[in-house]
Amino acid sequence: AESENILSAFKTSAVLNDSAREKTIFIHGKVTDQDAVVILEKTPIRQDSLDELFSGSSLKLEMRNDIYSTYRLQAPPHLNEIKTTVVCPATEKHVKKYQRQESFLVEETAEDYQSITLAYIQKQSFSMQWVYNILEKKAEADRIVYEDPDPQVGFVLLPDFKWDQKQVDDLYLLAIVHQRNIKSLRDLRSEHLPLLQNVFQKGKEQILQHYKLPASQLRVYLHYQPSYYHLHVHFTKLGYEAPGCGVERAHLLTDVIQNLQSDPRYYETRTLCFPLRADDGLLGKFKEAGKL
Ligand code: M7G
Repeated sequence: AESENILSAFKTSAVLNDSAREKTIFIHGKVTDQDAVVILEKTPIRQDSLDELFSGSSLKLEMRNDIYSTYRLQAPPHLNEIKTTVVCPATEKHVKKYQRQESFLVEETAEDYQSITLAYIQKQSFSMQWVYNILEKKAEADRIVYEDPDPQVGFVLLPDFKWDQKQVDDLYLLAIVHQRNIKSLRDLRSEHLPLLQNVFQKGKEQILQHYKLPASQLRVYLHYQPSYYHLHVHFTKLGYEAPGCGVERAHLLTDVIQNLQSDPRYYETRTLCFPLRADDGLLGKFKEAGKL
């Protein structure tokens, strides 16, 4: 809705990451004197726009050879938009999050969690203001797809900001729970089963209602470690490789529920594996403790 162009003042200082295949570029720079991260992403071609694309575009022939020909197609502007995400002011941690880097797999025992991870995340993690803004309807209120307001088992379901909602091929929603004291998968106990089952059931129902996608087309999971330590569940379309969604970080909600059913202290006691990026401070802590 806002029309002011924050990017007209953007000065690029470095390309953090880019991918020709994913058609994305992550840029670090400054807006006036504030650090900013800008993510540009070309959006998928929508099936329902094909007629308009073919009739409303200009076509320039590049080459023709036998039965083969290639063209440059100039699409009408509204079918050729670039999804843009701006983080400003960005912290150093944001810049690092988007920088291309090697990862290392950490095996975190229950003791490691208590002695290394917990202290680190309590001091060093991203602000959760955006999460509280959503729960309190101070931001993105008009984007909420569904809310169960119950303080114990309730949650807000809304589009992840990685999804522009133009097509369901890259559907990506988040369920953010109302309970504020559950930092991550590690904190889950059998007492949270009603909450998890509620998110799973109602999340699937709502997505079927709103987007006509059945549960068999959904990947429903949590990340460990997450970036934001307030419990949230990811719902993506099966087959869509969401950026940053490596197998090592994802825990399917259906497995999480079953693990807690068979052992109420499963996530309190197990060793959990996850990747950390080379310059992640938490990786440094594991190294200092001689764990890597
Ligand atoms: P995560 O598993 O904590 O970390 O997921 P990840 O980002 O490393 O995967 C947090 C999810 O919240 C991600 O999928 C983000 O794209 C999404 N997200 C982050 N922010 C800051 C926002 C926001 O302001 N609004 C919405 N709707 N989604 C966000």
